Formats: sequence, structure tokens, C-alpha cells
Amino acid sequence: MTEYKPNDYKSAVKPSWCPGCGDYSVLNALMGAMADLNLNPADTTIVSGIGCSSRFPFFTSTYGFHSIHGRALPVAIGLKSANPKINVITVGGDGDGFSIGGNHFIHASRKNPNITYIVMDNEIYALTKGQNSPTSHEIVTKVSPYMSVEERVNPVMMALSFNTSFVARGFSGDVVQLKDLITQAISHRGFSFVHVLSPCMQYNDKITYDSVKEKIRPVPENHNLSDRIAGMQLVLEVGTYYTGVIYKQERPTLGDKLNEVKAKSQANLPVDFSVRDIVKQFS
Ligand SMILES: Cc1ncc(C[n+]2csc(CCOP(=O)(O)OP(=O)(O)O)c2C)c(N)n1
Ligand code: SF4
Ligand SMILES: [Mg+2]
Repeated sequence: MTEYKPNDYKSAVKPSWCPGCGDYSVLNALMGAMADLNLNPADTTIVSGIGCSSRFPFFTSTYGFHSIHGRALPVAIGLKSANPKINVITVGGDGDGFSIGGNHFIHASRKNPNITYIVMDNEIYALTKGQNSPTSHEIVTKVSPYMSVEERVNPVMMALSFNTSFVARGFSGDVVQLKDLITQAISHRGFSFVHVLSPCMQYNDKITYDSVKEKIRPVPENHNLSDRIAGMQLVLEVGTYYTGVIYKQERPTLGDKLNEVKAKSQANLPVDFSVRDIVKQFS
């Protein structure tokens, strides 16, 4: 059996992010996690939306689908439903996932497909040169010249309230922990979400490696991973970002449910039937 190394997941295209961009660490952590799980690149698809963080499919040797802004999750769910054998890893940014694509996050959580979703949160729309995003702190940008006025969303709280079946938070400044979180997320059977605090060097000085380092603390060892309320209490603590796995629940996946539906519908078919006769009933 081939043993894959992190470099086996690299494509010939060199990442074009700015020096110091948090997304480099996330790419390295993901390649390390795929190697630890020995995922065959030919059986793996990385799906993304649009944004700096959504460029992963260019830089990786797996199959890839660089989709449209905010639509990575429905593409990923469609791929997994059509071919349950493939590993589907979805990546994107805070704008992609919680603004234009926020609706899909709710419904992916409800459906519980067996896929992973990694969001690189730099609290800004970076690719489009710095507009405030749903996770921005109060910030002056070209579209908010007198300061942004909206409340921030809390992505981990969103995930917990939607009952996403695996919820974790990591930081681009800690690749070792991030690799472990992504490995656990891919291994989880169901919809796994990894929120990554990932600084942008160009457009947001409200989230830097130093400012995040000051606020992060590991999830306490005695935290009960199946207690969603306890997870929410951690996440609502002002001024602290808990990193680690925050919530985990085993429940049937979308694939399990679709198989049940398939079995039921096939049980109701007559022994001898033709598609033509079935279509006739509706003509
Ligand atoms: C339908 C649509 N609306 C808007 C855009 C423009 N657009 C491209 S990327 C982006 C925001 C990217 O921000 P984020 O998802 O946080 O990714 P980042 O670049 O910060 O990694 C926007 C608004 C688009 N490509 N398509
Ligand atoms: S603009 Fe920001 S998010 Fe985009 S590549 Fe540069 S540092 Fe990374
Ligand atoms: Mg962003």
C-alpha cells in the first residue's frame, strides 16, 4: 500500500498568498492531516468557494472544485451524495461561509453529510481588497469609512446552535494543534467544522498572530464534548478564544438517511416494472 507524505498532496502550483498569510499554515496542516490518514489523492476532492482562502484546489494534487462564492457546501454535499466513497474536504473564508454562504452552513449542519468544512477566518473580505465581513471587529474599511456598524457573528456559536455534529477551533499560529483538529474532523463520521483564526497581513490589523495568541486558551481537559450547552458557555466567554474540539455528536449521516430512503422506495417497486410504465402514470 502506498504511504502518502504531506508533499504528495502538493500540486505543481506554488501558493501565491502574501508572505505571512495564515492560510499557509492551514494548507500545511491539511496536507499533514491527509498524510496521517493516508488519504489517496485520487479518492479525495477539495472543494472551495471564492476568496484568498479558497485557492486550495490550485495548490493541491487531489481532485479539486473551485466553485462560486458562498456555494462550496452545496457542491461538496452533491459530490459526496453522488459518490459516497470519496473524501470531501471543503475550505473557504469568513465572507464566503458566513455572509453569502451562511444559509448553506445551516442546512449542511441539518443534513449532516460526511464531509469536513474548514473556514479560515481573517475577519475581512481579503481577495476583494478589504471590506468588513460578518466576523469583523469594529473596523474602518473602504466600505465602512466611518467604522463598521454591524454586530459580529460568532461562527463557533453558529455551529453549536445549528447542532453541527463536530465543532472545533484552531489557530494558524499553531500548526501542530491544527493538524490534529483537521485529522479528527476528517475522521468524524458526519459534518465536521473547523474554525481557524487565520490572520491577513494586508487588510486587517485587528486580528494578528500576537493579538490572537493573547486570547487563546486550550479547551479545558474536563470539558464534556457531548454537552452542547457547556460548549456554548465556553464560546460565549468574552475575551477568550478556546481552541480544540468543542463539541462532538455521533448521529446518522445524510448518506445513511439517503440509503434508508433508497431501500424503502425500492421495496415499494413491483417485481417487474419498466421505467416507461412508471412515467406513464404521470403523463
Ligand atoms: C456572487 C459573488 N459575489 C461577490 C463576489 C466578490 N468576492 C470574491 S471573494 C469575496 C470575499 C472573500 O472573503 P472571504 O470569503 O472572507 O475570503 P478571504 O479572501 O478573506 O480569504 C467577494 C465578496 C464574487 N466573486 N461572487
Ligand atoms: S490579502 Fe490577506 S488573506 Fe489574501 S493572501 Fe494576502 S495575507 Fe492572505
Ligand atoms: Mg476572509
